Amino acid sequence: MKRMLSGIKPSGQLTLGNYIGALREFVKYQNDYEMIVFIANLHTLTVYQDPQELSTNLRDTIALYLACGLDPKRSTIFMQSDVMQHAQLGFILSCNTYMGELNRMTQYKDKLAKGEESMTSGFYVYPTLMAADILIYDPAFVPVGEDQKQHVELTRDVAIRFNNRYGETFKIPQPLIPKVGARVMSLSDPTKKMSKSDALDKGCIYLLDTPEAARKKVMSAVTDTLGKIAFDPVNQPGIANLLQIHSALSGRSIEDLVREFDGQGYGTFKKAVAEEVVNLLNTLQARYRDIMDQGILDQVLSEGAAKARIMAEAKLQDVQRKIGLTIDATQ
Ligand code: ATP
Ligand code: LTN
Repeated sequence: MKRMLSGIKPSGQLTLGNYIGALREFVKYQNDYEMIVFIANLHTLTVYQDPQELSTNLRDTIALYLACGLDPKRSTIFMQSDVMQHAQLGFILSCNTYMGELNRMTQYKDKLAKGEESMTSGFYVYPTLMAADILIYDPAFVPVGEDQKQHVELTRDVAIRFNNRYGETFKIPQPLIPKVGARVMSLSDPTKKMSKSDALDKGCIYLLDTPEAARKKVMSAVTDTLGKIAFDPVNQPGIANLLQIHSALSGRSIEDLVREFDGQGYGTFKKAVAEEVVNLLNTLQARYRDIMDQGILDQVLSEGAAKARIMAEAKLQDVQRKIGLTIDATQ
Protein backbone atom coordinates (compact mmCIF):
# COMPACT_ATOMS: atom_id res chain seq x y z
CA MET A 1 0.00 0.00 0.00
CA LYS A 2 1.39 3.41 -0.94
CA ARG A 3 1.84 5.92 1.83
CA MET A 4 0.10 9.32 1.95
CA LEU A 5 0.76 12.11 4.40
CA SER A 6 -0.97 15.35 5.20
CA GLY A 7 -0.84 17.94 7.93
CA ILE A 8 -3.47 20.45 8.94
CA LYS A 9 -2.62 23.66 10.67
CA PRO A 10 -5.06 24.14 13.56
CA SER A 11 -5.07 27.93 13.26
CA GLY A 12 -8.85 28.20 13.72
CA GLN A 13 -12.05 26.22 13.87
CA LEU A 14 -12.59 23.76 11.01
CA THR A 15 -15.04 24.78 8.32
CA LEU A 16 -17.37 23.16 5.81
CA GLY A 17 -14.64 23.94 3.23
CA ASN A 18 -12.08 21.94 5.21
CA TYR A 19 -14.59 19.09 5.49
CA ILE A 20 -15.49 18.90 1.79
CA GLY A 21 -12.01 19.72 0.47
CA ALA A 22 -9.82 17.81 2.89
CA LEU A 23 -11.23 15.80 5.81
CA ARG A 24 -13.74 13.82 3.81
CA GLU A 25 -11.08 13.04 1.19
CA PHE A 26 -8.64 11.79 3.86
CA VAL A 27 -11.32 9.44 5.16
CA LYS A 28 -11.79 8.01 1.65
CA TYR A 29 -8.02 7.71 1.09
CA GLN A 30 -7.81 5.43 4.13
CA ASN A 31 -9.18 2.60 1.99
CA ASP A 32 -6.40 2.76 -0.58
CA TYR A 33 -3.40 4.26 1.19
CA GLU A 34 -1.47 3.98 4.38
CA MET A 35 -2.45 7.39 5.80
CA ILE A 36 -0.35 9.54 8.11
CA VAL A 37 -2.24 12.60 9.30
CA PHE A 38 -0.92 15.03 11.83
CA ILE A 39 -1.94 18.27 13.47
CA ALA A 40 0.74 20.80 12.52
CA ASN A 41 0.64 22.64 15.82
CA LEU A 42 4.20 23.98 15.61
CA HIS A 43 3.31 25.68 12.34
CA THR A 44 0.61 27.76 14.01
CA LEU A 45 3.27 29.46 16.14
CA THR A 46 4.67 31.32 13.14
CA VAL A 47 2.14 33.99 14.12
CA TYR A 48 1.15 34.73 17.71
CA GLN A 49 -1.54 32.44 19.10
CA ASP A 50 -3.53 32.96 22.22
CA PRO A 51 -2.55 29.88 24.29
CA GLN A 52 -6.09 29.10 25.47
CA GLU A 53 -7.53 29.45 21.99
CA LEU A 54 -4.77 27.36 20.41
CA SER A 55 -5.32 24.59 22.89
CA THR A 56 -9.08 24.57 22.21
CA ASN A 57 -8.48 24.53 18.47
CA LEU A 58 -6.12 21.57 18.81
CA ARG A 59 -8.61 19.59 20.81
CA ASP A 60 -11.52 20.37 18.48
CA THR A 61 -9.50 19.67 15.35
CA ILE A 62 -8.45 16.23 16.45
CA ALA A 63 -11.93 15.38 17.76
CA LEU A 64 -13.49 16.49 14.48
CA TYR A 65 -11.01 14.44 12.47
CA LEU A 66 -12.17 11.39 14.38
CA ALA A 67 -15.82 12.44 14.10
CA CYS A 68 -15.46 12.63 10.32
CA GLY A 69 -14.34 9.01 10.23
CA LEU A 70 -10.58 9.08 10.39
CA ASP A 71 -9.81 5.77 12.03
CA PRO A 72 -6.82 5.56 14.38
CA LYS A 73 -6.64 1.80 13.79
CA ARG A 74 -6.06 2.24 10.07
CA SER A 75 -4.29 5.63 10.01
CA THR A 76 -1.51 7.16 12.06
CA ILE A 77 -2.89 10.30 13.69
CA PHE A 78 -0.74 12.43 15.94
CA MET A 79 0.35 15.88 17.07
CA GLN A 80 3.48 17.26 15.40
CA SER A 81 5.08 18.49 18.62
CA ASP A 82 4.79 15.01 20.16
CA VAL A 83 7.31 13.71 17.61
CA MET A 84 10.35 15.88 18.25
CA GLN A 85 12.29 14.34 15.38
CA HIS A 86 10.39 16.70 13.03
CA ALA A 87 12.02 19.77 14.55
CA GLN A 88 15.47 18.20 14.56
CA LEU A 89 15.27 17.16 10.92
CA GLY A 90 13.79 20.61 10.23
CA PHE A 91 16.97 22.26 11.42
CA ILE A 92 19.14 19.91 9.38
CA LEU A 93 17.05 20.62 6.27
CA SER A 94 17.18 24.38 6.88
CA CYS A 95 20.95 23.95 6.54
CA ASN A 96 20.36 22.35 3.15
CA THR A 97 18.06 25.11 1.93
CA TYR A 98 19.23 28.46 0.58
CA MET A 99 17.83 31.78 1.70
CA GLY A 100 17.29 32.51 -2.00
CA GLU A 101 14.81 29.62 -2.08
CA LEU A 102 12.92 30.83 1.01
CA ASN A 103 12.88 34.37 -0.40
CA ARG A 104 10.93 33.01 -3.38
CA MET A 105 8.11 31.51 -1.29
CA THR A 106 4.87 33.25 -2.27
CA GLN A 107 3.52 33.40 1.29
CA TYR A 108 6.69 35.13 2.44
CA LYS A 109 6.74 37.49 -0.54
CA ASP A 110 3.09 38.41 0.04
CA LYS A 111 3.71 39.33 3.67
CA LEU A 112 6.79 41.29 2.70
CA ALA A 113 4.87 43.16 -0.01
CA LYS A 114 2.12 44.02 2.50
CA GLY A 115 4.82 45.60 4.65
CA GLU A 116 4.13 43.22 7.54
CA GLU A 117 6.35 44.35 10.38
CA SER A 118 6.17 41.54 12.87
CA MET A 119 7.21 38.67 10.63
CA THR A 120 8.93 36.02 12.75
CA SER A 121 12.01 34.08 11.73
CA GLY A 122 9.91 30.95 12.36
CA PHE A 123 7.55 32.07 9.61
CA TYR A 124 10.47 32.55 7.23
CA VAL A 125 11.92 29.06 7.74
CA TYR A 126 8.67 27.17 8.20
CA PRO A 127 8.82 25.63 4.70
CA THR A 128 11.88 23.66 5.86
CA LEU A 129 9.97 22.33 8.87
CA MET A 130 7.21 21.32 6.47
CA ALA A 131 9.81 19.55 4.32
CA ALA A 132 10.93 17.64 7.42
CA ASP A 133 7.30 16.76 8.32
CA ILE A 134 7.01 15.14 4.92
CA LEU A 135 10.41 13.63 4.19
CA ILE A 136 10.76 11.96 7.58
CA TYR A 137 7.99 9.48 6.57
CA ASP A 138 8.83 8.78 2.90
CA PRO A 139 5.26 9.28 1.62
CA ALA A 140 4.47 8.80 -2.08
CA PHE A 141 1.72 11.47 -2.04
CA VAL A 142 1.00 14.68 -0.14
CA PRO A 143 -2.55 16.02 -0.60
CA VAL A 144 -2.50 19.81 -0.12
CA GLY A 145 -4.41 22.88 -1.23
CA GLU A 146 -3.13 24.92 -4.15
CA ASP A 147 -1.47 27.43 -1.77
CA GLN A 148 0.81 24.72 -0.37
CA LYS A 149 1.99 23.33 -3.69
CA GLN A 150 5.07 25.54 -3.74
CA HIS A 151 6.13 24.18 -0.36
CA VAL A 152 5.90 20.60 -1.59
CA GLU A 153 7.97 21.60 -4.61
CA LEU A 154 10.61 23.08 -2.31
CA THR A 155 10.47 19.83 -0.31
CA ARG A 156 11.23 17.89 -3.49
CA ASP A 157 14.15 20.18 -4.38
CA VAL A 158 15.66 19.88 -0.90
CA ALA A 159 15.23 16.08 -0.95
CA ILE A 160 16.91 15.79 -4.35
CA ARG A 161 19.78 18.01 -3.19
CA PHE A 162 20.22 15.98 -0.01
CA ASN A 163 20.14 12.67 -1.91
CA ASN A 164 22.78 13.99 -4.33
CA ARG A 165 25.04 15.19 -1.53
CA TYR A 166 24.73 12.31 0.88
CA GLY A 167 23.34 9.36 -1.06
CA GLU A 168 19.78 8.06 -1.53
CA THR A 169 17.94 8.95 1.68
CA PHE A 170 14.53 10.48 0.94
CA LYS A 171 11.71 9.39 -1.31
CA ILE A 172 10.64 12.25 -3.61
CA PRO A 173 6.97 13.01 -2.78
CA GLN A 174 4.25 14.03 -5.22
CA PRO A 175 1.80 16.80 -4.31
CA LEU A 176 -1.85 15.89 -4.83
CA ILE A 177 -3.94 18.97 -5.57
CA PRO A 178 -7.73 18.63 -5.39
CA LYS A 179 -9.86 19.20 -8.48
CA VAL A 180 -11.15 22.71 -9.09
CA GLY A 181 -14.58 21.66 -7.80
CA ALA A 182 -13.16 21.12 -4.31
CA ARG A 183 -13.25 24.83 -3.53
CA VAL A 184 -16.12 25.84 -1.32
CA MET A 185 -16.70 29.58 -1.54
CA SER A 186 -17.72 32.06 1.13
CA LEU A 187 -21.49 32.43 1.53
CA SER A 188 -21.18 36.21 1.94
CA ASP A 189 -18.77 36.69 -0.97
CA PRO A 190 -18.92 33.72 -3.35
CA THR A 191 -15.90 34.95 -5.30
CA LYS A 192 -13.70 34.26 -2.24
CA LYS A 193 -12.74 30.91 -0.70
CA MET A 194 -14.57 29.94 2.48
CA SER A 195 -11.75 30.38 4.95
CA LYS A 196 -11.37 29.59 8.63
CA SER A 197 -9.37 32.76 9.21
CA ASP A 198 -12.10 34.87 7.66
CA ALA A 199 -12.91 37.75 9.98
CA LEU A 200 -16.47 37.98 8.64
CA ASP A 201 -17.77 34.64 9.78
CA LYS A 202 -21.20 35.10 8.19
CA GLY A 203 -19.79 33.59 5.04
CA CYS A 204 -18.18 30.67 6.76
CA ILE A 205 -19.87 27.59 8.19
CA TYR A 206 -17.90 26.13 11.04
CA LEU A 207 -18.32 22.44 11.75
CA LEU A 208 -19.16 23.29 15.36
CA ASP A 209 -21.69 26.03 14.51
CA THR A 210 -25.09 25.33 15.99
CA PRO A 211 -27.33 23.85 13.28
CA GLU A 212 -29.61 26.89 13.62
CA ALA A 213 -26.76 29.34 13.07
CA ALA A 214 -25.62 27.34 10.04
CA ARG A 215 -29.15 27.31 8.65
CA LYS A 216 -29.33 31.11 8.97
CA LYS A 217 -26.01 31.50 7.18
CA VAL A 218 -27.21 29.40 4.26
CA MET A 219 -30.55 31.22 4.11
CA SER A 220 -28.76 34.57 3.93
CA ALA A 221 -26.15 33.44 1.40
CA VAL A 222 -25.48 36.06 -1.28
CA THR A 223 -27.03 35.09 -4.65
CA ASP A 224 -28.08 37.26 -7.62
CA THR A 225 -31.14 38.78 -9.23
CA LEU A 226 -31.33 36.46 -12.24
CA GLY A 227 -33.88 34.26 -10.51
CA LYS A 228 -32.93 30.97 -12.15
CA ILE A 229 -31.12 27.94 -10.87
CA ALA A 230 -28.28 27.10 -13.23
CA PHE A 231 -24.64 26.15 -12.77
CA ASP A 232 -22.85 29.29 -13.96
CA PRO A 233 -19.92 30.11 -11.64
CA VAL A 234 -19.09 33.31 -13.59
CA ASN A 235 -22.49 34.98 -13.67
CA GLN A 236 -24.10 33.20 -10.71
CA PRO A 237 -21.25 32.36 -8.32
CA GLY A 238 -23.51 32.22 -5.25
CA ILE A 239 -25.94 29.73 -6.76
CA ALA A 240 -23.08 27.70 -8.25
CA ASN A 241 -21.48 27.48 -4.81
CA LEU A 242 -24.73 26.36 -3.19
CA LEU A 243 -25.22 23.77 -5.93
CA GLN A 244 -21.72 22.44 -5.27
CA ILE A 245 -22.29 22.28 -1.52
CA HIS A 246 -25.59 20.42 -2.01
CA SER A 247 -24.02 18.05 -4.51
CA ALA A 248 -20.98 17.37 -2.29
CA LEU A 249 -23.18 16.56 0.69
CA SER A 250 -26.10 14.75 -0.96
CA GLY A 251 -24.00 12.89 -3.53
CA ARG A 252 -26.44 13.98 -6.27
CA SER A 253 -25.15 15.39 -9.55
CA ILE A 254 -25.36 19.12 -10.25
CA GLU A 255 -27.47 18.47 -13.39
CA ASP A 256 -29.92 16.48 -11.32
CA LEU A 257 -30.20 19.32 -8.78
CA VAL A 258 -30.66 21.95 -11.50
CA ARG A 259 -33.43 19.83 -13.01
CA GLU A 260 -35.21 19.55 -9.68
CA PHE A 261 -34.84 23.12 -8.40
CA ASP A 262 -34.96 25.38 -11.45
CA GLY A 263 -38.18 27.33 -11.38
CA GLN A 264 -38.76 26.78 -7.65
CA GLY A 265 -37.22 30.01 -6.39
CA TYR A 266 -34.06 30.66 -4.41
CA GLY A 267 -35.76 30.34 -1.02
CA THR A 268 -36.84 26.75 -1.64
CA PHE A 269 -33.43 25.82 -2.99
CA LYS A 270 -31.61 27.42 -0.06
CA LYS A 271 -33.84 25.50 2.36
CA ALA A 272 -32.80 22.25 0.69
CA VAL A 273 -29.10 23.19 0.92
CA ALA A 274 -29.54 24.20 4.56
CA GLU A 275 -31.16 20.83 5.24
CA GLU A 276 -28.11 18.99 3.87
CA VAL A 277 -25.74 21.17 5.91
CA VAL A 278 -27.77 20.77 9.09
CA ASN A 279 -27.91 16.98 8.64
CA LEU A 280 -24.14 16.87 8.29
CA LEU A 281 -23.56 19.07 11.35
CA ASN A 282 -26.01 17.05 13.45
CA THR A 283 -24.25 13.80 12.57
CA LEU A 284 -20.73 15.18 13.04
CA GLN A 285 -21.54 16.96 16.27
CA ALA A 286 -23.20 13.90 17.79
CA ARG A 287 -20.04 11.93 17.06
CA TYR A 288 -17.89 14.82 18.31
CA ARG A 289 -19.75 14.87 21.64
CA ASP A 290 -19.46 11.13 21.89
CA ILE A 291 -15.70 11.32 21.37
CA MET A 292 -15.38 14.07 23.96
CA ASP A 293 -17.48 12.08 26.45
CA GLN A 294 -15.37 8.99 25.94
CA GLY A 295 -12.24 11.04 26.66
CA ILE A 296 -10.19 9.09 24.11
CA LEU A 297 -8.18 11.94 22.61
CA ASP A 298 -5.10 11.53 24.80
CA GLN A 299 -4.94 7.83 24.10
CA VAL A 300 -5.41 8.22 20.34
CA LEU A 301 -2.70 10.87 20.21
CA SER A 302 -0.22 8.99 22.34
CA GLU A 303 -0.68 5.78 20.32
CA GLY A 304 -0.36 7.73 17.07
CA ALA A 305 2.79 9.50 18.28
CA ALA A 306 4.34 6.20 19.36
CA LYS A 307 3.80 4.74 15.87
CA ALA A 308 5.06 7.90 14.16
CA ARG A 309 8.12 8.17 16.42
CA ILE A 310 9.39 4.76 15.36
CA MET A 311 9.31 5.73 11.67
CA ALA A 312 10.68 9.24 12.30
CA GLU A 313 13.50 8.08 14.53
CA ALA A 314 14.69 5.50 11.99
CA LYS A 315 14.84 8.16 9.28
CA LEU A 316 16.52 10.72 11.53
CA GLN A 317 19.20 8.20 12.54
CA ASP A 318 19.86 7.40 8.90
CA VAL A 319 20.16 11.13 8.07
CA GLN A 320 22.44 11.83 11.01
CA ARG A 321 24.71 8.94 10.11
CA LYS A 322 24.87 10.02 6.47
CA ILE A 323 25.83 13.61 7.28
CA GLY A 324 28.48 12.54 9.79
CA LEU A 325 26.72 13.72 12.94
CA THR A 326 27.32 10.39 14.69
CA ILE A 327 30.60 8.73 15.54
CA ASP A 328 29.59 5.46 13.91
CA ALA A 329 29.81 7.14 10.49
CA THR A 330 33.56 6.52 10.59
CA GLN A 331 33.11 2.74 10.82
P1 ATP B 1 -6.91 29.64 6.08
O1 ATP B 1 -8.26 30.08 5.68
O2 ATP B 1 -6.50 30.07 7.44
O3 ATP B 1 -5.86 29.76 5.02
P2 ATP B 1 -7.64 27.04 5.41
O4 ATP B 1 -8.88 26.52 6.01
O5 ATP B 1 -7.59 27.37 3.99
O6 ATP B 1 -7.11 28.18 6.29
P3 ATP B 1 -5.68 24.89 5.60
O7 ATP B 1 -5.33 24.42 6.97
O8 ATP B 1 -4.56 25.21 4.67
O9 ATP B 1 -6.48 26.11 5.80
O10 ATP B 1 -6.66 23.88 4.92
C1 ATP B 1 -6.66 22.56 5.22
C2 ATP B 1 -7.22 21.81 4.06
O11 ATP B 1 -8.56 22.21 3.79
C3 ATP B 1 -6.43 22.01 2.77
O12 ATP B 1 -6.24 20.76 2.16
C4 ATP B 1 -7.33 22.88 1.94
O13 ATP B 1 -7.19 22.63 0.55
C5 ATP B 1 -8.72 22.51 2.41
N1 ATP B 1 -9.62 23.66 2.28
C6 ATP B 1 -9.55 24.80 2.99
N2 ATP B 1 -10.52 25.65 2.63
C7 ATP B 1 -11.22 25.03 1.63
C8 ATP B 1 -12.35 25.40 0.85
N3 ATP B 1 -12.97 26.55 1.00
N4 ATP B 1 -12.81 24.52 -0.07
C9 ATP B 1 -12.21 23.33 -0.23
N5 ATP B 1 -11.14 22.92 0.49
C10 ATP B 1 -10.64 23.75 1.41
N1 LTN C 1 1.80 24.22 5.95
C1 LTN C 1 0.52 23.59 5.86
C2 LTN C 1 0.30 22.55 6.92
C3 LTN C 1 1.36 21.52 6.89
C4 LTN C 1 1.47 20.41 6.01
C5 LTN C 1 2.66 19.73 6.38
C6 LTN C 1 0.69 19.95 4.93
C7 LTN C 1 2.43 21.46 7.73
N2 LTN C 1 3.20 20.39 7.42
C8 LTN C 1 3.09 18.59 5.69
C9 LTN C 1 1.14 18.79 4.26
C10 LTN C 1 2.31 18.16 4.64
C11 LTN C 1 -0.55 24.69 6.00
O1 LTN C 1 -0.22 25.79 6.31
N3 LTN C 1 -1.78 24.37 5.72
